Amino acid sequence: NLKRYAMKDLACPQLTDVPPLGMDAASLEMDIRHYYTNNLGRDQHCRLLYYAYEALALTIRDRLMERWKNTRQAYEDADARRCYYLSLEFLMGRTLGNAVLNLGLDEEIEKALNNLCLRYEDMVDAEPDAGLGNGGLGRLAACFLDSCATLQLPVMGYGIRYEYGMFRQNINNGYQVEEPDHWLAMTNRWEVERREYRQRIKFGGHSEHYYDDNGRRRARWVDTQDVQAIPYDVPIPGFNNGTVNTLRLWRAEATEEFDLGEFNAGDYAGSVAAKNEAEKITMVLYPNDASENGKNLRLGQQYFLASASLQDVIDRWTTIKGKDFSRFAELNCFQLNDTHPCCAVPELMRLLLDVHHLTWDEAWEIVQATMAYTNHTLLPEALEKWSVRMFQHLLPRLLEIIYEINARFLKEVALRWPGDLERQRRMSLIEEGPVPQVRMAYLGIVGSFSVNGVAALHSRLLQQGLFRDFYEMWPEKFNNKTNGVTQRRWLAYANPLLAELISSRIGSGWTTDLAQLKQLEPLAADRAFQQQWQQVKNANKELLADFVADKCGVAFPLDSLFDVQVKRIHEYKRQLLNILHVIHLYQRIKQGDIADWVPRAILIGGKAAPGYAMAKLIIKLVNNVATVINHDPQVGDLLKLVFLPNYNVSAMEIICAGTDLSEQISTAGKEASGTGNMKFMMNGALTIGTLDGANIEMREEVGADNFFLFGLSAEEVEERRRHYDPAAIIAADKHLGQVMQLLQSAHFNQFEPGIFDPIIRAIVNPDDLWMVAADFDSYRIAQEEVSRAYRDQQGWTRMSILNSAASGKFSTDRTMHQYNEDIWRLQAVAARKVGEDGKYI
Ligand code: T68
Repeated sequence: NLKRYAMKDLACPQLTDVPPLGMDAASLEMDIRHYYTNNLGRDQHCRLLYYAYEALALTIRDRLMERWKNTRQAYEDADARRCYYLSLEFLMGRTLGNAVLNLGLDEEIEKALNNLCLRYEDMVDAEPDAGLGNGGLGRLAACFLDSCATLQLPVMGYGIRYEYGMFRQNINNGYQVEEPDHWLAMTNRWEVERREYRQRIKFGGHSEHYYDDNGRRRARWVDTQDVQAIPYDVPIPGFNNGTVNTLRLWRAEATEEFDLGEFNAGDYAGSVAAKNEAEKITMVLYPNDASENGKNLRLGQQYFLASASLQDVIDRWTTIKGKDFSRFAELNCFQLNDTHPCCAVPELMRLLLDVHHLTWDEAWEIVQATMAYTNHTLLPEALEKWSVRMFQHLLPRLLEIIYEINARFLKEVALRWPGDLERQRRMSLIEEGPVPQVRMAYLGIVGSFSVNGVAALHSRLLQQGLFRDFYEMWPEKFNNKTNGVTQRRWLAYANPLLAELISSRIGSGWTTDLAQLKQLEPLAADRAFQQQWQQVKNANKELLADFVADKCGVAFPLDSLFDVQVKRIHEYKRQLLNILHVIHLYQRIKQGDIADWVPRAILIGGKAAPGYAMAKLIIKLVNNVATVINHDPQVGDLLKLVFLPNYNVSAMEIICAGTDLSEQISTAGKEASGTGNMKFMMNGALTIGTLDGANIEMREEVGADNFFLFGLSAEEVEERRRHYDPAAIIAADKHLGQVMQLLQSAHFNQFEPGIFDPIIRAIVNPDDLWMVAADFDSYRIAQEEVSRAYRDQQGWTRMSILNSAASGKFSTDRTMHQYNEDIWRLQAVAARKVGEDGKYI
């Protein structure tokens, strides 16, 4: 019981009065030695490089810690309005290199490590990725935090500390094999456990209505099985500004009752088993990037995050402000990262009603003024729904509140559109039918003051399609916030050679103001600059080729065009279209059609959801085609294809710098935004892509001449759907016909008859939602255009520079600025400067 250790006086300033730490190589070196020897207890015989990394991590962490304390103090002093970013996923990747960059310690660390005969790259490589996300949505959250800290916005992330992150992907005989990712096997030095802020989360039981002493009718949630939420804080450093924000991740732990065996007296084993049940909640990240409906545990995770985070915010509020909630909405807001944390809407109602005894109207006003919801998908099947039965069983009090929200909401609808029962049925938070369901997206919309999409097209399509009824009712709620990525990680850190070259010409202001890359535009035609740009690209291609050789055992010829598609494997992203084109190139080589040939090295990488059979089969196809191509002496260096196993954040840090061509080829109207596309663009890759997601805005920025466009538009896709005849397309297209024939002939699966039949059937199916056949010819022609452009190396380099120069819009600094202007309305709070030298400590 932690109460036993409680301090008498809450404040003990002496304990936190420490002098600033040295930022020079000598101090750093001394600390590394100290941690290695005195703290970690290692000696010269230790053979694990990991412990040297740990000593370095502890050294860096100390420097973060003092800035962290100051930042918290500055926010508290300013009594500033705050925002909380609620997300089931934060795909942070590695921390060390980013922390070193943001603290401005690169050079001093290099020096210190040199003296210790350690290599910085080895230290960086020793750290496991924090893979607490599936893909774009999780990585976006991580980039947002980086930008908020850099903009000095009082934004805090709330998420889950999964014991196992995104699975490790192995390839066995061409098939994906999943392995658990026990990323916490070694001590994670970047987190601070803070048991003093633990919370209690209710599950199960039932709700009970009663009258309080004043005769008011109230509800309480009783006979629950409670779980504790233990926070782990992760520091989020801003770029050279003294700010360190917080990402608070929750871990589930059995309550003390479990430990005492109160419920299971005499049954020790049973009691320990029950403990496991509670701790399961944060055991593993669901590896499904589209939807995972119907899983009890997943809803449990969502509620666990929402409840722990809201209670934490409210505790901080009542500690400082007392019981008066009248200014709560003025000083707090919550951004909901997709529907996953949308339990926050009814949960905040519950806390305000049942625990803090506000009236319904007071509570609802606060909810509607503090919640904002971001949508990340246009796929209707990805919109989350939870069966009413499951809700009833797991979160009975929440369901009751949802019903009440719905009743009041439908009354509003009825008032606005009298007699339109069909509309009420469509808009209801509860989908009726044999299995009634709670529609989480609608809960998000009804409970929020802001609803945004993540690219211009996506936001428009939401208003016209999925959320049309709601847009008609509340047009003012809807807005767009085009995604971005942080240039600190994705250019400054991932591509130091290019960063250096850019800074040598236009200064380093772009690290916090990416629009400054525009200044590169006039240099695009400068012969000397082009040569330097090309040298950097070649050096990065060499690094990428080494990586590929190491992971796949295939040599990428350096003079070939490096053509890359890395992202989750999904039919709508159309890795299949890419493979069909590769097969087409292979056939051209076999037919001797190789005049003016531009050698290509194609890399495809990404994970398939473990239950997504078609996606897994696509991986197998890539591997089989790769085996045939890479072993054919007639093909030689003209064409290479690899499937890169276990694509993750750290892999992308190597890949994006060495890529010539970025594949963004989703069926138009399906990819909400895409963010990989932006990382590639920043690093000077050219894009081949459809008019989908943020591609449209990228093309607008760089100009149509510097973008390889193909395919149907979103409107044309919808139009075509009604009379789609892939068999006729294949019959009329000589090239696609040959590709399909080769596939059908089992050329790539000679000893595995029939395994690719589902893929063939999908392509020729008139119901193929992804319209692979429809876009093939246009894709093939655009790819010829790419090859032609690449033959002119000078012209290609010019376009490469122009792409980088035009990528300014796609910084999350811009995105966060817009969220703040339109939704959050926070004031930036500067961290304290100390020392005569004016340095931030
Ligand atoms: C992605 N969504 C979008 N979802 O697909 C992408 N989903 O276009 C966009 O750029 C990105 O979000 C950022 O806005 C996802 O990544 C998921 O990962 C996911 C996870 C669980 C459940 C549903």
